[in-house]
Amino acid sequence: MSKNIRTLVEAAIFAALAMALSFIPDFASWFTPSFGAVPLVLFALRRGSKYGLLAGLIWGLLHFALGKVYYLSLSQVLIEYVLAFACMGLAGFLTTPLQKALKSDQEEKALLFALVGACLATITRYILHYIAGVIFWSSYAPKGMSAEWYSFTVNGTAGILTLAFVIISIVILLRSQPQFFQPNH
Ligand code: 218
Repeated sequence: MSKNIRTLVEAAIFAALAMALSFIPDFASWFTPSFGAVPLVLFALRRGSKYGLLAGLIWGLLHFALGKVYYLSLSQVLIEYVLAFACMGLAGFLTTPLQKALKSDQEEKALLFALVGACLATITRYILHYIAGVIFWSSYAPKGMSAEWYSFTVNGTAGILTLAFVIISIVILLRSQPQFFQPNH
């Protein structure tokens, strides 16, 4: 199988895995972390930004196919389900330095690059949810609370929890299976 086809199949598999994890119920309302971010960021770090952004886009679009979209308006949905999910692939911008560091056995440096990628992707995504929260979700704020502070507490909590799960998964996988980040096909 050509490398391109193989990587596209991987992108589809990881996007599907992320979507399956999106079915974990919102047990803490909008404060609930996005567990699907774990496979998506790991995949983006493995294959780079082009395939990572594609996998993120597929993950976002799968919400439409499976009826998991919270729709307030067209621009809200484009920001939160197309742009925000695609942004998870931004981690792939750190793939080249990550793989260089692994090749020269610089494990701490490799970990640092992977974590920068994870932060870049997760923070960018939740900044978009924060902005959408201020513009579109302000009517859900408790009485007397500003839209900015409401969106910051909700999306800040979800973003930090999501980042925590992603960071833990990167530390474990980079220590136990560094070859995951150095695919040879
Ligand atoms: C204050 C607030 N509430 C709800 C949302 C909507 N939101 C938040 C996080 C993640 C997602 C994508 C689906 O998991 C959505 C739609 C918001 N932005 N702000």
